[in-house]
Amino acid sequence: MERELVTLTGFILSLQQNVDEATGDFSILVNAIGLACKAVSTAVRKAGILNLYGMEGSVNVQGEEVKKLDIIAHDNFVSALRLCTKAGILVSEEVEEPIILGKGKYCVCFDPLDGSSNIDCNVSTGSIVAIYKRENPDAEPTIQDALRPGKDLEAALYCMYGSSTQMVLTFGTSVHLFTLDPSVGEFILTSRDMQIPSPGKKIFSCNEGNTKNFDDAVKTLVARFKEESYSARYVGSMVSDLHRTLLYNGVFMYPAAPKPKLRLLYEANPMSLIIENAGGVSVAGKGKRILDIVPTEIHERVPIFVGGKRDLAIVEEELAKLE
Ligand code: AHM
Ligand code: MG
Repeated sequence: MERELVTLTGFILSLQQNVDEATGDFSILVNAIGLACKAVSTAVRKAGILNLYGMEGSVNVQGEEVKKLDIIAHDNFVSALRLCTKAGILVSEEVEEPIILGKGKYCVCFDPLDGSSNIDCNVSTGSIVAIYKRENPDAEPTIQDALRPGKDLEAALYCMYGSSTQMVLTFGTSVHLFTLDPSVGEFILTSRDMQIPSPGKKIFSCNEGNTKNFDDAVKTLVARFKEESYSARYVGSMVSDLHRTLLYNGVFMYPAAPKPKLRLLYEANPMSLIIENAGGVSVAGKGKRILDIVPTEIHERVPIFVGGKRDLAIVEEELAKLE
């Protein structure tokens, strides 16, 4: 039997149909983000042919080397979001200050190409996006539009550039998976209302190379996962590591080692919203829900422990022993 072709835009439009106040703006915004993801996907896949691998030569605001594809991805997002006119303000991992676009009613925070240290060896990368509805869309946008806790997010998504290009989108409380069909150039709905499987697989995921900088509770936690015969899996691309967690269960951790690495606004928050809406948990420490953190600056970093409920219970139990 032929599969029904439900596109990303068609799916959102159909869900918005029964919402009285829906204007179509959200659909237009997500469509623009989908376009940016398609352009990034194409750039990632052509990188070897077009000689896009390697350093761009500059250093981004995090002090990291910027690669050609990071810049291409950033430019694609900014261009698509500017042209759609629905975003008033953008925060990108690649630029220090927020980008003010006008009076669009959304604030979009994004990491245009996460895991870019993996690009040259052809390992999966991804884009991560957090969408807030601005509280006062008639006013000029300010940084305050972005300095809000993740629990205020309207929606979040990531797009993974793996053996296929897939997008996971959450809005409301549901999580849906779309797969890019290159033959029609559209994201097609391939899984709706996703939940982390239970019991699923026992997997822990962290950069154990940082062990000497983990605090004792985290060292004990890792030892416990090994003792309980969890499998170790670590791609080093947050999108890939969390996509596996969403599909198989398990826990992904990037503790402070000694300082946190992952960014709150466009890495930890959107991924936490997706995992929570899929039935999981995401904390920065014992009892510290990531989505409750009120950011004080846009490139703020947080420790993160995120995954299924079973494994996060173990995380919180071990972290509690430290206090
Ligand atoms: P990036 O945004 O500069 O690509 O860094 C974020 C990435 C995440 O995708 C991944 O989870 C983490 O950095 C890996 O860090 P490490 O190489 O220290 O294990
Ligand atoms: Mg990143």
